[in-house]
Order: sequence, then C-alpha cells, then structure tokens
Amino acid sequence: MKKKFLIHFLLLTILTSTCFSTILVKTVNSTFSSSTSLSQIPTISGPQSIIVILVKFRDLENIKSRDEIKDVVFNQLNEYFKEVSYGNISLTGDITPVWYTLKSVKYYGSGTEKLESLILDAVKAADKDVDFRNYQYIMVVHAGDNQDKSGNPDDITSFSSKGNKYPITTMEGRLSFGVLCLAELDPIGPYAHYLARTFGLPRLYNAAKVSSGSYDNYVGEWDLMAHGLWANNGSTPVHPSAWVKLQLKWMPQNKIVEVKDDDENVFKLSPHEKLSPSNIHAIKIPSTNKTYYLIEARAKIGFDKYLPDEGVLISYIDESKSDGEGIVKVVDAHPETPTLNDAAFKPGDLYQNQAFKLTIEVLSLSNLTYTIRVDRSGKPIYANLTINTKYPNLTIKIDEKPFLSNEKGLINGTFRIGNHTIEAPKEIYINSSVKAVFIGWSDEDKNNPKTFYLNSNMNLTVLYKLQYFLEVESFGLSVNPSGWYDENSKVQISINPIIDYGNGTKILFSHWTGSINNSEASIEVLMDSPKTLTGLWKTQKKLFFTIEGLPNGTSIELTINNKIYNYTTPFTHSEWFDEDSIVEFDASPKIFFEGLNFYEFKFWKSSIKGNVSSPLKIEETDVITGVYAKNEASLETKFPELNLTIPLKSSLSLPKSLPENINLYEVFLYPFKFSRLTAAFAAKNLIFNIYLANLASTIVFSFLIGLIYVTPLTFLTIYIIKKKTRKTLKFKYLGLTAAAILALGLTLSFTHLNYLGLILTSIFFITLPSLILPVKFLNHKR
Ligand SMILES: [Ca+2]
Ligand SMILES: [Ca+2]
Ligand SMILES: [Ca+2]
Repeated sequence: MKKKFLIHFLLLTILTSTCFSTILVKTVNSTFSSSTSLSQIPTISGPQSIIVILVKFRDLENIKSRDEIKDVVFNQLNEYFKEVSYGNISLTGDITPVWYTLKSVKYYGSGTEKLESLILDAVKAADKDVDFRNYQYIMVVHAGDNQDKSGNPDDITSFSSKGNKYPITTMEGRLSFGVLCLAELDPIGPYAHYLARTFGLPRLYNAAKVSSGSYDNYVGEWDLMAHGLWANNGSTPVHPSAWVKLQLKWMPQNKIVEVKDDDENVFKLSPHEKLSPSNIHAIKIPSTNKTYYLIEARAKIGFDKYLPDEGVLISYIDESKSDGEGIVKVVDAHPETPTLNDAAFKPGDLYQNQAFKLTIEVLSLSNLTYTIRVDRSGKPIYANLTINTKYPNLTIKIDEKPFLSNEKGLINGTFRIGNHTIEAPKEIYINSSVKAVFIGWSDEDKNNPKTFYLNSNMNLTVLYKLQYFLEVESFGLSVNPSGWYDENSKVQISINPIIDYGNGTKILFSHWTGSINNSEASIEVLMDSPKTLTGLWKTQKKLFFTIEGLPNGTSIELTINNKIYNYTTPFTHSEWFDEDSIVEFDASPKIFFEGLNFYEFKFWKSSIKGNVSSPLKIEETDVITGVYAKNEASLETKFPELNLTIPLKSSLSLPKSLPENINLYEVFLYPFKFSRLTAAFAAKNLIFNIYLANLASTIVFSFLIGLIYVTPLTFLTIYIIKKKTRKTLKFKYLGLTAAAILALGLTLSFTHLNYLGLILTSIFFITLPSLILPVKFLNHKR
C-alpha cells in the first residue's frame, strides 16, 4: 500500500513539476526555467515565513480544524526543520482565519489537475485578509485527501513549486513565492518534502525507475528527498542526507573533511542527526569537480527514528545529474538484495573501488561513533599469509576465526593488509604420552595470541617443542617425578632402597622394570621417548631364633640355611628373610647331660603358629624357639624306635611269665629288653652316665646273646670243621680281628654315641664267647 502511494505520489509530482515548469516558462522570465541547476540551491537560514491558506470546496467540507492544521505546520513541521537544520531555520507565519470555499474538488482534481487555478483561486480568496508581502511561502491546505494517499483520481495530488521564485499577482503587487499545496489529511512527511522542494532541493529518487514501478535504486528510504518522507507512514520523515544538509549550508564546513589523492587516513565519524562538538559528519573523497564520494553516518535518533537501519552510508555524488536522475547514489553494502534498506556499512565492512584507488573500511563503532579508514594510496589491500604449524589438522585462530592446517601442516590464506591476531594451540597432544608445547613464533615473538601487522606476503612458523610423559611408580620416592619433560632432558630419580617399617617387616628395592631395566635404585632417565618405570620391591620378614629350657652357658650350634652360628645360652639370633622363602634351621646337640640329668631337644615353636618344624615358609615376622626339656628317666625317648614301653620306675622286674602265643622276634628281644633295663638301672643308680650305662648294657646283652644263642652253634660248627680238616685253628688271627672290631666299636661309641659303635661292640661281645670258647676248648682237647 505504501509503495503504491509512493508511485502515485512520485508520478504525479513529476507531472506537477512539468506542469509548473510550463506555466513558469510561459509566465515569467526564462532564467527561472533552469531551476534544477544545483548551483542555484540557495542557502536557507533563519525564520521562513509561511502563509497557510485553508480552502474547502463547494462540495467538500474540511474535517480538520484550523488549529489542527496550525499545529501541523507551526509545531510539528517547525520541530522537524529545526532539528534537521540544527536550528538554522524555523517556520513562522500565519494561518488564514477561515476555510475559504472554492469550486468543486472535481474541478481541480479530476483529469488533468488544475493546480495553478487552485493556487490562484486560494490566493484570491484570501487576499483581502492577507498581506502577502509578509511571507516567503504560500502553503495551500485543502479539505479532503491527497491522491497519492487515497488513490482516488478525483482527489488533488499534493505538490509544490521548485524553488521559491514562483510569481503571483496579489493586491499587494506581483510577488514571488515558494508555493506548495497539501491535503488536510496529509501527515507531516509530504509537508516537509514539498517545503524542502520550495527550498530548491531536487528529487533524489530514481524518477524513471519509480515511475515504472520499481524500487528506487538511488537513495531509498535514507533521505527526505526520496522515499524517506514516508517513514512511519509519513508521520516521522527521516532527515535529509549529508549532501542535502551541505547544499543548504546547514551542516558547518568544519564537519566535513576531504581526502585527497594518495591520502590515507582514519576518521571518527558521528551520525549527523545531531551536531557533534568534536567529530566530523561527512567525508568527501573528490574525483572530478562534479563527482565525489560522500561518507556519512546515520543512527535512529530523533526524526531518523524510523530509518531502515543504522550505519555508515557511502554515496556517490554526481552533481552534473539532474533532478530525479541520481545526483546522490547510495552504495549498497549488500548488493545481493535489491533494496537499499541494508545499504549501510557496519564495522568490519569494506568498500573498494579499485578504479578509483579507493578503499573505505569501517573499523569500529563506539558510542555511536564510527572509526573509518579511507585509503586512496592504491597500496595493496590483501597479502598472502602462510602459517607453517608442522602439524596437520591443527586449528590456528586468525582474527579469532579457526583455520585448519593441511596434511603438510600449512595454512595458506589471503588476508587484509593490517593488524591481525593469530593464536596457536598452546599444547598439542600427539598421544597420551607425547605432546608438543608452544614456545614461540619464527619471528621470535613469544606472545600467543600474537598481534602482527601484515603489510606484504608473509610466512610465519609456529614453534613447538616435544615433551614426553614420564610415569614412575615405586615405593621409596620422596617426590614422584612423574610428569611431562622436554625431549632429551634428563630426570634424576632418587629412591630410598630400604624401608624398614620397624615391625619386623621391611621392603627392599629390587630393580626397575618397564622402559629401563636397572637394579640401581637411583637413576638418571634420558627422556628421548615416553618412559614408564615401575620399581619392583621385595618384602623381608625378620625371624628371631632362641633356645629355651637349657641352663645358661650351654653351647649351641645353630644352623640356619646351611650357615652355622655358635651361641651360648641365653641368646637370640635374628635374621631377615625374603617373604615366602623357605628357611631351614636346626640346633645341636639335641641332648645334654648334666650329671644324671639330661636335657633333650623337644620341638621348635613359633610365637604365632604354635609348633613348627624345619623347613618353614616365611610369612610373618616370628620368634622361633627351640625348646629343650630336662628329662630325668624317659630313656625310651632317646631310642623310641626300640619301642621300649616298660616304665623304669614302676617296674624293674621281668614279667612273671612269658605271654602266650609268643613269637620268635619277641623271644629274641627279651634279652635285649633286659639289657635296656639293666642299662637304665645302671644309668640311674650306679653309673650316672647314660652313655656308659648304655655301653655297659650293650656289653652285657651281647655277651649273653653270644653265650646263649650263638656259642652252641659255633661249638658244633668248629667241631665238625676240626673233624674234617684235622687242623689247628689259628687263634691269633681271630683274636686280632676281634680286637680291631672292639676298638672300632668303642671308638665310635665314645665319639658319636651312635648305633654303629654299639653294634660293633655288640658283635664283639657276641663273638667273644661263641668263637673263643669253642676254639679254646676244642684245641685244648686235642
Ligand atoms: Ca486528481
Ligand atoms: Ca492582500
Ligand atoms: Ca541491498
């Protein structure tokens, strides 16, 4: 709807203008016909006096009151122009006391509109009440609507003269005015636009395009002299552009700077809705004397509240163009869309016209002020930047945007000449135990991120050093050195190789395993790769050996794992053993005599396990005690294999009768048992020495055996031999042999108290009667 209004409005304005032109050519001197010439836009300043002539029609009454129209013109419109002119102009004047009645509305509005008649009829109707000499502008406000708004062809289209030199004959004489005509239903947008036309301003929209129904591609909604008059449906028309304000000399000359050829500069540009005390409002970049670029900033402030957008407008000005032909062309920051609503440049945006050697860059925005770089030096704007990261698929941030390195570790790109920031990862984990650590850049800068000025093609290398992870696991470390180390650095690992817990348990360092096999506890590790070290330890337990049950001063030979220790009671032997190892231990002798008493080894006992025996598996620290017992008479414990069951004390007599079913073995043993009894008796009551008692009993026993069992057999045997051979037996040899056996037997018996000695002694005493007696007898008989 709005667009439709616009098209109608614009189209009819063209027609109106043409119409007036014709009239003016006919009625006044020809100098006024070239009113589109820009050089003739006058400076507009001070109070602008307006006579508002209210008219209604024979067939159409006004709706709005005189006071409402007065408010529109002398309050609202006045406020608008005071703002946009920075107080350079104000609107003064009067409004007619009544609505004068003219001919019918159709008379003026139908077909070819009779615009000149309307003005002249209105002036005529008001002439008696108005002294026209007091006014520069005649503003006719008529009842009804503007055809541009209503679309009704019978309505009158609002219009104006170009400039303020339109001559009208009044009762006060022939005077020149700026003339404009509005409908009572018009918002202030058309009032402002048409009044501005009477100031001499040209139409800035593309008249040809708009008349054909297209978007305006010159200025769009950025200017009162284009579609901006309809902002907020015409209730809040936007400001004129900087070019307009400069034409009218509203914008002071010190608010515009010029950038000459080969110049390069940075400016602070403030939006021109309000005059800035310090910043400029326009940058002029001249090309020819009629063409130049003009940069301005706009913000949604005051009457610019309904701008389509905010930002920096870059316009190309061609002052050789005419009204409606593109004197001002706003450069579209987003040419991909046909509308100019998105034409404003924002921070980071760049405009370039290489043919013009022009670069305009909006650097930043702060407190509504834009920092703008204008470069006409023709220097290159881009340069190649190559970053060598040495790692593929690495993300480097350039101006906070991520770039991924290729398989060669390179990032290539074209970047703006100027300052950039670059940030490389501080650490790159190649795997869980190898990482690269940032150390700097090839230009010796160590900042990360770093800022640098790119002024030409540039190569930059990110420098990393490798680090390897050292993992150490062991007891005995006062400080665990596990962590990351530079490649080829050396790490000292010192370890306390013995930890004694003081409770009979200690651990001993054994060796390192993993990346290094070394039995030294403290080592130096070269970090030429990731290393894992595990310290292996073994546990030792302390065992105590002692003896109880023996009188003090007894010599004991303690044998532990084949090592012999000589102690005198009381003593405690202690020794460390590997946990779970086997210890063999023994104490000797097993029996000690002390007079008739003897002390005999009984068993080993553990402080925690009860009775134990060698070999023993070591699990805990322990006290192993060899227990001896003072034993007075239990000789059977000395020779348990003999199965002596007869208690010495209770009965020293032989059984009264032989048991029934007696077997030969028992019969044979009977004398043997007798001898044991004898020995025991002797030991206890006569000899007081178990050894001698034993020896004595053996001699007695053996002699009896020889006499009773063997002598008859040998006697018979020798008798038979003698009968057959008739030779004399050589007693001498027999005697020597027997003496040797006796000597050996006694020696063994004395020195070792063993059975072999007793057996040899026994054999001798068996042989003595059984051989010597028969030989003696038989030889003698002969
Ligand atoms: Ca009409
Ligand atoms: Ca008059
Ligand atoms: Ca666009």
